[in-house]
Amino acid sequence: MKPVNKLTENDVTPEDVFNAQRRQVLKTLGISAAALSLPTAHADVLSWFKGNDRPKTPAGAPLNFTKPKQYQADLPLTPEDKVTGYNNFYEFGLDKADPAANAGTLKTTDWKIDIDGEVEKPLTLNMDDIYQRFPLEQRIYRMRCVEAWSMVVPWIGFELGKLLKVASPTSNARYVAFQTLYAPDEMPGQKDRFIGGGINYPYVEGLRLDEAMHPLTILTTGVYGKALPPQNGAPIRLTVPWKYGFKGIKSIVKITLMKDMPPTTWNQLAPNEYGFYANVNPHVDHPRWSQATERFIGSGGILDVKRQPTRLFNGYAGQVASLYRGLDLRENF
Ligand SMILES: Nc1nc2c(c(=O)[nH]1)N[C@H]1C(S)=C(S)[C@@H](COP(=O)(O)O)O[C@H]1N2
Ligand SMILES: [Mo]
Repeated sequence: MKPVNKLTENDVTPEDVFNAQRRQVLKTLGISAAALSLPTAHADVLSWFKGNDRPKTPAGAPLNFTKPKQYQADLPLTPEDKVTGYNNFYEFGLDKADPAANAGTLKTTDWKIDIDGEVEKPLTLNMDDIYQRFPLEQRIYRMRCVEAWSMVVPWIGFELGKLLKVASPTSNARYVAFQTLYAPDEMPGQKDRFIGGGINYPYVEGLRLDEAMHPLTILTTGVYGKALPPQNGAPIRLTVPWKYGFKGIKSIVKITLMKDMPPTTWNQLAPNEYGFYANVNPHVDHPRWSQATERFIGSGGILDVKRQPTRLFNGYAGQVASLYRGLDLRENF
């Protein structure tokens, strides 16, 4: 552990680089230096958004779930306060602490998900339907953000493939597209390009159908034994443990089976930096930082930086490498 005043250039994390890039993106969007110092133009949204009347993020209700042995990895867990306090959810702001502070405005009651597109049986499910039809399991998964930090998280969810089978994909279905809720009145980042990082909302993601049907791919409704808090993507989000975290789209309202590869949010924003596949790969660097190692967020303090090697497919190569046989992983990053 190093005192703050002894930090060297080597301690600058890819996140610092990432934050510098965000400022660059905002500049490119024509958001001026004046706007960056947060004056009048954004004062309205910000005061509403940071106000004292802001609802507190609710504690999740306890869930019923099993713990299948094969998914209870014997790894040191990232503590709950970090899993629920250090987040990326740009709809609520760009800083890691913003989602936990601000996502209380997200309304998660009366939630519905549509499953449509290339399916024999399109359907709409509410959360009660989901809990009745799909028994929950705890899965301890590694999670690797493209910004080169990582966690180990006890998620609670069920296999996405089980839900897709109910809808019965047609023979045309080759991809699955996902969409986050679009509700600017609940999500300040959707109302204001500065707060939302210049993303065109709603946030969208996608998988190949075989990736979506893989048993490791889950829809997640809880973490640490309780229903997801809003900052983690309540009431239901995607978890694909061998891919970079941005594939794990939050607060999903729509799942559409498709013939063609769907557009994805980060790929559209910076196609040379974020691919459709986004498989964790220590040999394919981000254009502006190495992906060879990662900062594990464990029980230590914020400056207690523990770097560890990043693993191909985030350690899940044994289960998923066969999905990519014959595919050039450098080209299809
Ligand atoms: N809708 C939406 N989903 C999102 C994001 C986002 O900004 N908006 N961020 C992604 C990124 S970059 C990561 S690393 C994970 C973070 O999930 P966590 O906060 O639960 O750890 O959510 C992903 N899903
Ligand atoms: Mo991420």
